[in-house]
Amino acid sequence: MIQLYTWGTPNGRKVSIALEEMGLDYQVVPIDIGKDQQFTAEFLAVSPNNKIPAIREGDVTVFESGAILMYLARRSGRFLATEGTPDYWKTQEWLMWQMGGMGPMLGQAHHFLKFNPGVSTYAENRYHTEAQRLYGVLDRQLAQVDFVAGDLSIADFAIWPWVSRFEFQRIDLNDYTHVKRWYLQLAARSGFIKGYAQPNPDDVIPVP
Ligand SMILES: N[C@@H](CCC(=O)N[C@@H](CS)C(=O)NCC(=O)O)C(=O)O
Repeated sequence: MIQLYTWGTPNGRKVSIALEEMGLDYQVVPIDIGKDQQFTAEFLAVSPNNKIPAIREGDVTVFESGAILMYLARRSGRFLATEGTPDYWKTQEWLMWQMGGMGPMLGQAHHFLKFNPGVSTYAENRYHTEAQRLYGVLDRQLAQVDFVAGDLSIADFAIWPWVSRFEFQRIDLNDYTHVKRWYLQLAARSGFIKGYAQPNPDDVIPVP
């Protein structure tokens, strides 16, 4: 049984959605980051960077959502093409795009636009402009393919939960037709609905 240490945030939901979509058995260990539970010695033994998500399976522990998605794809044999094929690298490309750019930039957009408005006009403009640029990149990709890397993959599981925070980012999904189509299509899947509601069963996917 996989133990998932998580909270109801975009990075946490990447993994609960993946676990649901892959049909893997898992047990949730809620880590309330609003109550500093990410700093307990027990959690730091699994996730030394004091951030959710993390998983434990037997003697194996994995932190960093991108690494966890890779682990789960290998574990389930699903949502990642055979290593070394063009489709494998396409998925890696978009997973790394999310991990290295979209996630960190949108995280800053949340910080300044949603939680600290008025503190820094410069930062609000910078991260809002960058959010719009990233949505443009994603929209152009999704104009050509059904899912980010062609077939449904761990790259979609990584990106979608960040798009679900479009309101925090002051993004109107109507400006990004292809992103909106993809977002709503995935929002209707039971794996996304169940994964979104971990660990808080009352959490409901926002609809634009
Ligand atoms: N790069 C990490 C980022 C994880 C992350 O930022 N987690 C946030 C919640 S979305 C967190 O645990 N924050 C608690 C803290 O910073 O103390 C990943 O993708 O797993």
